[in-house]
Amino acid sequence: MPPTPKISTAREAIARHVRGEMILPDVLRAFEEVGRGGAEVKEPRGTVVVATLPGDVHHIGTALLYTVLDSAGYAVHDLGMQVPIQTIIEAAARLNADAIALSALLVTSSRQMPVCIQALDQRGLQIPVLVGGAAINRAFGRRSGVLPDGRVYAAGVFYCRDVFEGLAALDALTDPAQRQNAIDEVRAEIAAERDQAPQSSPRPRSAAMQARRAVEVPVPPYWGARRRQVDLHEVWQSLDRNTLFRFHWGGYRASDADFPEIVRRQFEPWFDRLTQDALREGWLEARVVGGYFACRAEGDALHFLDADVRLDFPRQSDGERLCLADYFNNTRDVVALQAVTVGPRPGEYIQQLQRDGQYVKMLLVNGLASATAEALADYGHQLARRDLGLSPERGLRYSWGYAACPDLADQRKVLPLLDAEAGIGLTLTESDTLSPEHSTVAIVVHHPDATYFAVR
Ligand code: B12
Repeated sequence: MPPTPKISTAREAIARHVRGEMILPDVLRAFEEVGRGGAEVKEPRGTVVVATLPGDVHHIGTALLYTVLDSAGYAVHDLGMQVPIQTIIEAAARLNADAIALSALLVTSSRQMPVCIQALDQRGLQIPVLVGGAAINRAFGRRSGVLPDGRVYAAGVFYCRDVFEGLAALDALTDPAQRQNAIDEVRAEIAAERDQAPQSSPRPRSAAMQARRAVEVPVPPYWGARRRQVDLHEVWQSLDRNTLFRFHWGGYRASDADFPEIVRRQFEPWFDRLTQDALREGWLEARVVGGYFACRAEGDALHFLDADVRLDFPRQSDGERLCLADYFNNTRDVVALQAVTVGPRPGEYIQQLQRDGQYVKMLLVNGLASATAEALADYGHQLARRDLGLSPERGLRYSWGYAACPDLADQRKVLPLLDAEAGIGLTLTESDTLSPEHSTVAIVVHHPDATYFAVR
């Protein structure tokens, strides 16, 4: 990657990033230096309302969206998180917005996207809707544009893989010469998706293909839940730096040839400074609770013997017909549960940094908090393996919301078992989102045959 020349407009930085000539932190640094729009922007190019729907408490997706669109010269009205649909619609109508931009990190909030589009249609509003975020894909975006009576939403629904795709869509929508064409194109894609959608048929219930082999049941050192003492230094030693640097810190567009130098010059020094700052200021914590519970498999469910709790898991309808319950015996087995969080302060800090226009630090703090939460989860899993006398590779950890246990609402049964609110301050919102934001909950399976699988 050639050294970045002096950038005079935000648009120039964005164009260089899209061409793979600049990593994301350098783009954000350019935004900080040139200010909104840089030299080129006098009047806002258009107006956009940004919101996260009820069911989500994540900051970074919309924070980046806000930052890029604002810096590119749009008047961006960020309504924040967990915004009721009526509030979004009223704000967009009042501001005569060129578009509404909705973000979803979790499926719980993505389900609200079509509801919002239907409400816009019912109000007779024709405001294009941009949708994005980790929980959705292009097909979902297109399906959101199909109204219950089969019509396609008149103003179009634009799925955006990242903020830069969102910026391109907005640029087209605010250019009178391109606007209608952009809407017609996206509506045609939505109609095509509608016309080829297969009719869904009820999934047949199927039995397990084969029983798992019987294994000796490990004996835990204690029963029930306990808060574990964890040292952040130790956790950071096993943190996946490649994922932190490439994914969370936006080094993904750097070539393999340039990457090592960027790591040495920028990412490693940032890592050292930020981890020291986090320890000194105390904005990252290592809160871990883990517990061991007697259980047995009952069909597709796991029954907790001492708590009268049942967790139901879906079974694959074909192939190996896997189901998590199959990894436990049907007499008396042991299951580990764990919950981890880095505490509430990173979420607050990220919002503060966004307000202060410190975009690079905002990206770095979020990335470190996310990667630390992931590393903490891994650390908790290793503790469980050690406690149960398992080898470092034996068994697997599954989090709710992933393919083998997709139902986030089941965490409502798991958190009380772990006494997670009292132990580490972890709660679930009404829409099954974990609060604080940078937290995870998982079930740890000790069976050596455990594998990751998807249930469709
Ligand atoms: C890092 C991560 C975490 C971190 C941090 C999460 C956080 N709060 O930031 C931790 C480890 C804490 C975590 C926890 C969980 N996670 Co998680 N996580 C991820 C991961 C790997 C990356 C998310 C991320 O930070 N992306 C970076 C940001 C910048 O991306 P983004 O938000 O998508 O936004 C970008 C674009 O999408 C775009 N964009 C976003 N919105 C919009 C809107 C518009 C209009 C436009 C134009 C663009 C746009 O702009 C951004 C920059 O380009 C994703 C998988 C993935 N690869 O995306 C899973 C993922 C989001 N997690 C998932 C799950 C299930 C969870 C947990 C529920 C697991 C659990 N049971 O513990 C918890 C929930 C936490 C909570 N608070 O409720 C699922 C969610 C799906 C679902 N079932 O709901 C995902 C999708 C993984 C998967 N494949 O299933 N997670």
